Amino acid sequence: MHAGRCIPFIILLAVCLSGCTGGDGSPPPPVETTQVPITGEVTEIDLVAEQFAFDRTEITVPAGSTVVIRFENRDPGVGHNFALYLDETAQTVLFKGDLITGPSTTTYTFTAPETAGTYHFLCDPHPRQMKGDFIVV
Ligand SMILES: [Cu+2]
Repeated sequence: MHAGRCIPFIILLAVCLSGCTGGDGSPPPPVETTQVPITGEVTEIDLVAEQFAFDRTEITVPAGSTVVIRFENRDPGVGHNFALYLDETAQTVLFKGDLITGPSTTTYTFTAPETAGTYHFLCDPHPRQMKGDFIVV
């Protein structure tokens, strides 16, 4: 009798295990951001750090605009950030976001350079694996 009553429960458990993990990497729903306290042009950027890589190697923003980067770190127990440098030598820092330890999300806000050109962004602890062009137009 007990075995017969347990079977539906086991089936439910199996369905949940296969259906609830969502291991196909489907993206989370977009986050609505309607509060923008800054006047002027605002550029919103989504940036994900996963397995010691950014999900994009190029970010383009208008010169002088306010840049809002929604940064998601998906690496458990690993600290990543977003930092902007004048060029690939990474000697002159223009913006340095605080490190966050994954999995977590933060928002970085700064003003884009006034001068058009190609700048360099990276993750400070992993500047060789996690980097890209920050293009100001
Ligand atoms: Cu990193």
